[in-house]
Amino acid sequence: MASTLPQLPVFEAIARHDPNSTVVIHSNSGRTFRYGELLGDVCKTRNRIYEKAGKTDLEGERIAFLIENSYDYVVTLLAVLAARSIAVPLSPAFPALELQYILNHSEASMLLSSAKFAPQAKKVLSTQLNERPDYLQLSKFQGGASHEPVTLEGADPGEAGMMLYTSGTTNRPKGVLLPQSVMTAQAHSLIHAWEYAPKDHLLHVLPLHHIHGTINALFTPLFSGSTIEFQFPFNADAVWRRLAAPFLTPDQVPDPSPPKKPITFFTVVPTVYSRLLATHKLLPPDLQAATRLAISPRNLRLSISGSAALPTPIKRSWTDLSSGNILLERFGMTEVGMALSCGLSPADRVDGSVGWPLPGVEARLVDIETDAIIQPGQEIDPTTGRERAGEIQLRGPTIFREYWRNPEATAKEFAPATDGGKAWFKTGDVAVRRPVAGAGESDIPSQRDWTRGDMYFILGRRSADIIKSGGEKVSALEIEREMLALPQVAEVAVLAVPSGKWGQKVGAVVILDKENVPEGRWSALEMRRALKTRLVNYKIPQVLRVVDHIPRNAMGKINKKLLVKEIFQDEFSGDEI
Ligand code: MLC
Ligand code: AMP
Repeated sequence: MASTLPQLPVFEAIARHDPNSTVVIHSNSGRTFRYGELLGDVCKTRNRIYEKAGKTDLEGERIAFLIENSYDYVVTLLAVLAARSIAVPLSPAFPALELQYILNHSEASMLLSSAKFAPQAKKVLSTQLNERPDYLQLSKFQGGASHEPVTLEGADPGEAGMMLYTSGTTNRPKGVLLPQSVMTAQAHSLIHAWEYAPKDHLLHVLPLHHIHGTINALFTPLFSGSTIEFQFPFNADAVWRRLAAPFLTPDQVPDPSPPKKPITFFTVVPTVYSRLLATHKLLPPDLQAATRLAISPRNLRLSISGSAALPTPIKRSWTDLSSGNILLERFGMTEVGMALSCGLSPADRVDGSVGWPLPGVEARLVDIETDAIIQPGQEIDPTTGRERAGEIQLRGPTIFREYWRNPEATAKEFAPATDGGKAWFKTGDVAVRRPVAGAGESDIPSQRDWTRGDMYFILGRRSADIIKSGGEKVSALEIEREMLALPQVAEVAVLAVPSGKWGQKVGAVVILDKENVPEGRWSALEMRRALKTRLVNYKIPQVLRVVDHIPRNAMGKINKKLLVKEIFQDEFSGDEI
């Protein structure tokens, strides 16, 4: 079959990179793959997809896949784009019922899996599906393939794109459609802002069904010719050992081959930094010394935190441990990719701030009380003298197209523009803008056109029904829905409980069903067991309180912000680092 690929910007970029440079390393096995073999392998996999489908026109069809964090994942994602289809990466950690929902909702025409996740694939395929997708098990690439020539022709990307599922203010996750033009715009914006380069070597420890792991830590480095080293699932001890490896003397290295390169780029969620800080002191002294060297600014060029608020104690502890590596915080969302970011200059990594709108992103604040746009210079309310808090609204080429098959939700989350331009996406996050002395003056050429003016500081979210736990977004309504389906539960409120380790923990306040639980006792363990087949582990409440009454207002609504303070008082700040 044809060895041609459509002329998508990502393929053009890959074709330009040094073919002998490394694209992917599997950290544990040391297996290495080169840029020169990537497009040939993408072509082969795209052709296998065509063969399985029995046709070569799959434009806009949804192709879901269950593949481990590896070169095979990279090839599969690109192969689906090459078929001008929409890639739907699935989390292998999800129970079959959650996967079934995504396959049904996305109307996937094909499910791909690796051999490793064939059992998960078969399990979901054995559930009641609206439409049974074709199933194809892909074989593993071994690396070292000859560099097959691939022709790029036909610039029309068609409907190629990616769809990520995200929980929100509705009770079932929504499909966020990111056309490849949006993915490309996001990658360009980040390369401009953070200067990804071929010499960058990323350590990748994040799941690959979210924007953070896919766009920031995979798609963008592919554009810039960087090396991605997969080490998944995240394990703090393994990360420390990997970071240390190039800085140990020969007698300290248990297995010196193959030699490990220094990690220059690390992008993770605050919980990961918290775990690393907590475990560092448990390392043997030689590893402690080598890891401190590894994360010093001289070696680790950039360590980024995002997906949830970065607590200042974590930021400070990382700076101390690394002799001056200041975490760069940025703000993003599945629907918009990365939107705001601090700058490369150390002075532009301001505590508590998420920085400025990234290149190509237009941002505004809309007063949460008056709905008026807070124009630059109007950040202080002249009558009260207080800062005006506003919802962050965004537009530009990096914003998603739509919620899949959900025009109502799409319309609801966009505010029409008054200047004839495109509508603004309403993030639901609330922030203030403040001038910061000494920041926003960087002379670094890549920073001059966007790290200027007042900086954004996030205050929180508009909705108490969205919980961020360890960087995972969880919908309180989705959990309530599943809990109400259990015979033990008569009433339930799911709340965000503040936590040092997780940012927020999922908490449940339950009134038991007296008929089904006559003894009136239900433990957290029993709850977890009951929910295990219905929800992925991070959505299952970590803390449970059984009560006789849940206070509601005259409209029957629960004030969750008050309730969490009343009920979970003792859980507050119990597990800070
Ligand atoms: C795991 N657990 C969690 C959890 N992750 N509980 C709450 N919240 C989480 N996020 C549970 C496990 O089920 C387990 O419970 C217990 O905690 C310990 O598990 P673990 O194995 O030690 O945890 P681990 O697997 O190491 O996961 C921690 C983590 C992971 C922080 C590495 O959660 C993670 O990768 N988070 C990042 C998610 C992410 O990529 N977010 C980006 C979204 S995009 P039990 O009972 O089984 O013992 C986005 C936009 C943007 O937000 O701006 O980037
Ligand atoms: P998700 O829907 O999983 O993409 O999560 C997006 C949400 O994560 C945003 O709407 C924010 O609430 C939150 N978020 C991302 N980055 C940050 C940050 N740096 N500080 C605070 N919240 C953040």
